[in-house]
Amino acid sequence: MQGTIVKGIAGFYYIKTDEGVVECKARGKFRLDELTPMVGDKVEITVKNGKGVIDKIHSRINELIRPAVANVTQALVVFALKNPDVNLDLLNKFLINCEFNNLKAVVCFNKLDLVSYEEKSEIIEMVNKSGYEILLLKAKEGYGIDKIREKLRDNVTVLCGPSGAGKSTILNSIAGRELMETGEISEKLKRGKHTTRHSELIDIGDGFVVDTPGFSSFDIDFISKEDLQHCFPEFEDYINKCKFRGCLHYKEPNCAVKQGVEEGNINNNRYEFYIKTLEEIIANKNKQW
Ligand SMILES: Nc1nc2c(ncn2[C@@H]2O[C@H](COP(=O)(O)OP(=O)(O)OP(=O)(O)O)[C@@H](O)[C@H]2O)c(=O)[nH]1
Ligand SMILES: [Mg+2]
Ligand SMILES: [Zn+2]
Repeated sequence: MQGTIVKGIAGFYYIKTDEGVVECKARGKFRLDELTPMVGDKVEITVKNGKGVIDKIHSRINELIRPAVANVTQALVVFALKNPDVNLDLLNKFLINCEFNNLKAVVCFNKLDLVSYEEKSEIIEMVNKSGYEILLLKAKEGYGIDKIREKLRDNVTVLCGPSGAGKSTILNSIAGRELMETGEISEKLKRGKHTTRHSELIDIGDGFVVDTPGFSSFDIDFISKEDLQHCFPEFEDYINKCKFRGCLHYKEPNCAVKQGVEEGNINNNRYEFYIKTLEEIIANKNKQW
């Protein structure tokens, strides 16, 4: 039988198959191959006397680390327009991380009930002009959820973004029930709780969704200085037009990317974030030598 691992707990894996969810153990041979089954894996299983075993793990299209999920096809990057305010550096980091993992990113700006579009148009249009599709949501009242549902169809989607953005609210609204705990950040901290602990694929019938706990910071300096530029989709048309091969669009003369910024085709804030990150990467490299 074929299936997808939707959950793994203490050596047991739960596989969604055409005949329902089957509890399985992994064969010992995976341990020898140093291959650990991951949530999201496409697997072959056999069931004997009611006991399931994973026989084969199909090769992965990708492997995310946080959350630990394989074969993710897209990310919904969820940010509240207010409460909490958009942290642009953090948004840029989430987007870079998506590009680095070859994930299509759709940016969801939530809590449109708390602000007017005009108040936040600069941020929204900056992200849109950088090549990202935008969905505007009022998740709590269900506004925009239909569009999300369309996006999720036939995909394995990871919901990411800072704490309090409304990821779990979106998921509950899609599922039509309280799957995930939601709440104000302060309440959650008081209870010492973040929502999701282990990765789990939530089966929405025609696709899977993964909720993640919000992080408020993370490092992206594992990206090489040469790769970083490719994590900015709006640079792509300019990169080959720079005078110098290997141009990092930094201090080099006759740089097409910098010209794109000057002409207003590339957003200046995005370029500045690129430079800031590039400098961090270079500084870290030098430390290691
Ligand atoms: N005003 C308003 N509040 C919302 C909206 N969507 C969610 N909220 C509230 O925002 C708070 C945080 O929502 P969650 O869904 O728990 O946020 P989360 O992104 O899952 O947060 P973590 O699990 O901590 O990462 C909750 O109190 C929600 O009720 C919205 O569209 N408008
Ligand atoms: Mg949550
Ligand atoms: Zn250049």
